[in-house]
Amino acid sequence: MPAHPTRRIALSTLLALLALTACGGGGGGGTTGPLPTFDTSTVVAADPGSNLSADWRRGPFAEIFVRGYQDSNGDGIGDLQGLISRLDYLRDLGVTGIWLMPVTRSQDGDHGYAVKDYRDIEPAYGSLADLDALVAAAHARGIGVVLDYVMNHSAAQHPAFVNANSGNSNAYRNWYIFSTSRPSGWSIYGGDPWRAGNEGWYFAPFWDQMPDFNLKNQTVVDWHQDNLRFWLNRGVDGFRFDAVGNLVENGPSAWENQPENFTLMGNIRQMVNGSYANRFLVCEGPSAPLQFAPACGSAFAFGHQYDLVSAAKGDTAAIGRVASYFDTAPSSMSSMLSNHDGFAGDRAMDQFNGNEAQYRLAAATYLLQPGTPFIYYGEEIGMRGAQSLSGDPKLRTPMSWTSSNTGSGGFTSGTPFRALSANVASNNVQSQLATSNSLLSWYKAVIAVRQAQPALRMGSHAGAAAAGTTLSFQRETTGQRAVVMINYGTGSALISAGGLPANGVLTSVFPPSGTNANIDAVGNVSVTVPAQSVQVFVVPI
Ligand SMILES: [Ca+2]
Ligand SMILES: [Ca+2]
Repeated sequence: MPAHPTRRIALSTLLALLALTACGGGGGGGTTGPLPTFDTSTVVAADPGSNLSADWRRGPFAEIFVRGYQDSNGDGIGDLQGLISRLDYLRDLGVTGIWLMPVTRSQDGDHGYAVKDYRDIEPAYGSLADLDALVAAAHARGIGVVLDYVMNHSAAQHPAFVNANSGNSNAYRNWYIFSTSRPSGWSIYGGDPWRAGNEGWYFAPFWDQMPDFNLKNQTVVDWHQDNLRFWLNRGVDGFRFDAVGNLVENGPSAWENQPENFTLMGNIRQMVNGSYANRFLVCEGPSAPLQFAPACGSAFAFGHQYDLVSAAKGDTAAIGRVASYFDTAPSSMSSMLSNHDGFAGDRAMDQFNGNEAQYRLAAATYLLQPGTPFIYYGEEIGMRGAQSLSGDPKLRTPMSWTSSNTGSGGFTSGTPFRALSANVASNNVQSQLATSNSLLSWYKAVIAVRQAQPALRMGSHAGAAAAGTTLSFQRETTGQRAVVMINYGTGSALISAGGLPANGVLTSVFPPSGTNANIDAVGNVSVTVPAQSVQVFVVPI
């Protein structure tokens, strides 16, 4: 059971509050002078079309923290032009999509989840023109661009909330959740979600600077859909929806995964699919991932990532859960090893404490299973968190492009906004590109076999079996069956698979040195798989 999303903002909160103190202002207090305005204009769907392949949504994706990926102008902060300059790297890695953590104008000045303007780009990252350029450059490489969208809450500095919090009679009051008296009996993630505002209390479970929208107000829902169309009309390929378990609250004991949340997401999915071609939507609903997948189209497979790591360490119970996961989970799940949130786990290399053999097995497992795999930026080179940091900032360090000799890991010509990864000297793109059999080359090879074999890219899931510290599973699509055998143990093991074409030949497609295997007269095959290794075969059907 993952810990709670509130941990995502714990340290960011402190940083943002410090920034606010420095600015001499806060969002919870009163305002003087004219109230701010913002864009509430209706946006009509106008699909520019998609030139991406029909199955780009199957990934893999890279999750990118733009602030931490590549700085282009020496201010120490990653930006959209920097990301554009790294698209060839991402194409060579083999990804077909990138998810950008929020790039909209934010109050927090860090993670971006405190959105100040839903229709503009964070100035530190660039402009709308830069976003358009990124989308065009990504599309030219067969890569789709998915933006983070935060529907549950805005920044307290968002003009809508500044208006709403100005007093009881403001026209935007009902865009947020206010109570004239302090409600009692509430506890969300261990805290009281009600905060003191002007002429009442407002609901903000994640942070007092991130007030929840009132998503029972249809005007607010319609405006969010207009915001989504604003980006879709620019050619953006979809969204990752933040905190969908928290959209609507019905009371102190009914504040999570409420029925309205699924309806809201289903309506958005219908709008997007009804008006735009070839888009991708994925939801973050950590406590109900399987339930959100059908409503959203895809949902992150929270929980599965822990089993992937434990399985790679040889935990037989976890191997069993990895084997059976897709027996019930839909193939539309989006899988991962880790992400930007501490509640999902440390950076993978920290979870494996440097054990790269185990790391490779975990990566291969989820890259070969069904689902849409997401690779957290730098995971493919084994980036650790920053030694000097803790919490979420530890996970969100600048990308390690080169060794630390220049002091910036190749991320910036200036001073990086945050400490570098602890292992930038050893695990960086430059050194791994120069080394055969690097972790990066392993990722590329596994992704390449996934993309080359239709059964691995889009096939169904069948015949999954765990035995001791081994796992085998099969994927099938029209005309092809793939067989994946993984030995997590430290000694060689005989792995069996059945239900195959009698007397057929399994053609080895991974590793490059692998040998073919003969299927017996009743459709069974047994292969001796070396310690801590992966073998992949295909057979025509
Ligand atoms: Ca910059
Ligand atoms: Ca909410």
